[in-house]
Amino acid sequence: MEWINKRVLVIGAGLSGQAAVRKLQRLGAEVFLTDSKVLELLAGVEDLELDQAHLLLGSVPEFGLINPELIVLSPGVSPKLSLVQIAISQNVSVWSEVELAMYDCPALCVGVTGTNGKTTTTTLIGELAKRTGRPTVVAGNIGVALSGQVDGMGENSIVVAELSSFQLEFIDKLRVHVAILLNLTPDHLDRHGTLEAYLASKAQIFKNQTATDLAILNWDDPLVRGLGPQMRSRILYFSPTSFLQDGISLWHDQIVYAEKEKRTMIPIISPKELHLRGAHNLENVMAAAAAAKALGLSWTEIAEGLRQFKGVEHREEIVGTYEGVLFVNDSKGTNTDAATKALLAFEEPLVLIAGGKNKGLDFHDFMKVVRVKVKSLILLGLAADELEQAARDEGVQTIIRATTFEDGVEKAIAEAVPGDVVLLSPACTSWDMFKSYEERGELFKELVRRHYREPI
Ligand code: UMA
Repeated sequence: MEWINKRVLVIGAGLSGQAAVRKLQRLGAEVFLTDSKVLELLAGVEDLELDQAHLLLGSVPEFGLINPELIVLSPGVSPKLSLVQIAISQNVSVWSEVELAMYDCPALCVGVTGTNGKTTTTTLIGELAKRTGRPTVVAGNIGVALSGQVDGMGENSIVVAELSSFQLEFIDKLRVHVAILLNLTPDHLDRHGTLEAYLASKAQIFKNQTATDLAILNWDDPLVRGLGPQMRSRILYFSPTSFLQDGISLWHDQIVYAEKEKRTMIPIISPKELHLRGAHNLENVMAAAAAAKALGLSWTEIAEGLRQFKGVEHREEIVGTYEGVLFVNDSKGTNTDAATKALLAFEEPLVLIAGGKNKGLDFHDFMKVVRVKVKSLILLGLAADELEQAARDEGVQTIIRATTFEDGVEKAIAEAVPGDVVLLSPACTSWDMFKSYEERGELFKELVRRHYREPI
């Protein structure tokens, strides 16, 4: 593609937009950047080399004012935006930022999509990929835009990309050599409209695969499995619930790889050896193992990598065992769905610390799970009253109110006896007390370690 002086409009000046601008400028394009926010509200934009004429902030500019030859769309920007609609009607290409990032990158691309588990799976594959000794980059929806990260990568390199439905919606030639679709449940329907449209966006991950590529699909998810017959690539299924004669699944207490034609069944690892807990994490582990095999690792190397993987920070993160009590930081559990998954991941009696700022969710269904799984519920933050009411409605027995976050952690420690798990999984955002869930999770870990006098 000829880039010199090509007029390109980047929409959205967040992480993706800024990374896209830098890449396009390196390519020699004439770049325009627009955002509905004004400059004062946009961190980092002042560091871009864009003059007034190319920085169109605070409102949507006229299409005709720019006449772009290409639009690069940030994932959070809806394609319903007039600029995008006009571009489509005039046959002007619209690319998502990941298309731009990868269009000239010769590296092998491993892509992970799905409704849940993307970040854990992407991180785990990244760790396994590094074991190949090949240069590896992990980026995408995980919080680091792909553009800029993959520059200079060669054919021997590996890009492990977390890809959201938003990013996949506008890909053109992006080829994902090893593509994973973990699962699909209703999400982002405000953007996609229907579950079918959401699935169609996710399925774009397979769009440019060839016969030599690999699609890794969840056998247990009917919508995902249903895509199998349409695949041009090889397929490897995984199933955390039933034994598969071809694929990765469970056989008694082992994760195994089976191949019917070769009449082989290779035990990989027992779930008991993993730090990751819960059925949902078996999906992530199986998919990651399948991808790692495609990257050329042996099952023994994969098992070693799986054994060592401690999870993603702030997501069911093991802080440590102190005086027989296991402490788990799930500060990223900012909604009831995520917090429910965390509760279901543990067999042990739980002391749960919950509360913060409610995102407008109803807590009753969550409290039904709390009643069964939690021996003591510690409540704090702005949503404490609402949580307590729902807990009482659902018959939760032991409810303890904390005045501060510190008080909540101390009360949880006081409630726990050896063999228990103290879990921070708030089902709420942190914004009433903290800047971010990361800050909340860090403080949790620090308070636990300080209590047990471990050097911080
Ligand atoms: N904006 C407009 N007009 C609009 C909408 C947005 O101008 O109509 C502007 C906003 O004012 C803002 C900018 O667009 O300044 C933000 O763009 P963005 O929302 O695409 O955010 P980025 O900072 O570029 O981050 C994106 C992903 N965000 C979303 O998809 C919402 C990040 O995923 C991703 O890590 C990052 O690119 C790098 O690849 C976050 C996310 O929440 C973690 N993803 C969703 C999820 O996981 O559920 C999909």
